[in-house]
Amino acid sequence: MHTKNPINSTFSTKIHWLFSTAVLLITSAGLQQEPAAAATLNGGWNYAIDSFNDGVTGINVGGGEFEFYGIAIKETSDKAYVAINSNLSLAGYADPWADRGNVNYGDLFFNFSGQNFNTANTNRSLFAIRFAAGNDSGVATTGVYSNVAAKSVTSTNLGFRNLNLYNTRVVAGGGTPSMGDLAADDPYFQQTGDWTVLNSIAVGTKVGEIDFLTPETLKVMGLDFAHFNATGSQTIGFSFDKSGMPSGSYIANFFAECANDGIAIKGSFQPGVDPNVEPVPEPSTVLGTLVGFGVAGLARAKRKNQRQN
Ligand SMILES: [Ca+2]
Ligand SMILES: [Ca+2]
Ligand SMILES: [Ca+2]
Repeated sequence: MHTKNPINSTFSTKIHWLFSTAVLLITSAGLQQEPAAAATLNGGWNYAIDSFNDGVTGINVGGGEFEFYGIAIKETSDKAYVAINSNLSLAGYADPWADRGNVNYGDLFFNFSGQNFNTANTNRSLFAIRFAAGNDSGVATTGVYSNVAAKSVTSTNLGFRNLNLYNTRVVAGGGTPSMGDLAADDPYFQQTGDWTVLNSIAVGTKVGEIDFLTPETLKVMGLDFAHFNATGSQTIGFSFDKSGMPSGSYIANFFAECANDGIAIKGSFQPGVDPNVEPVPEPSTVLGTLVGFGVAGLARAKRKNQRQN
């Protein structure tokens, strides 16, 4: 017959409590870390790294003129900074058959609504930035726009009719389609239909300007696409005042005007808070405290157990 030793039982209860408390605290520390862990952070920038072989250039898939490698976004208390690494220059890919004589970047959309792209578009809750002065945007100048309605310009830029056709083309060419922080076929974007890749501003209300940043300035700011092996020939960067946009979580994205590549990034803006000035405690510090607590508690329980024996 098994009889329980009450002293050992108390000891094991204490040990159990100690470890379950430690596990609970470690787990909750882990959960608190989760938003940061979900984003790809490096040097104060939030990165979305795209597939390196899902750019379509003519009959070729991967690594050509339309290959997008990544986008990164950084914020301070009042400014947001955007950097793009890609093979497509800001002048676009010259093509006499394309609208305005080039296939350029579409516009960069920001969606804070929590709704999918088409719903946010229907509700006119999208924000967008025109950063390519030579593209086919429906607004007159580069800058930040609110109350945006999006349009597709793929049909006038020798582009794809829909994302499903683009994804199929990439796979057939041996590439791996991706939308950066979203899967290539994520229902956030309409996948099928005729000319459904909404990649350009149709109309919007201008709320601010953008200021371009040189690759050298971006480097000083800690931008390092090479850390993620993103080695596109072009690094484009600009800043804008956050006052033109809401705070909170967003999905931002842009496509080429032909939808030959595209990328989305998940992030958030905080109003009036500079995350670089108020760093969160290092997880190693939290863990170190917990380990110290666990060892001290264990030693106390052992001493008590020895006394009781
Ligand atoms: Ca790509
Ligand atoms: Ca064009
Ligand atoms: Ca892509």
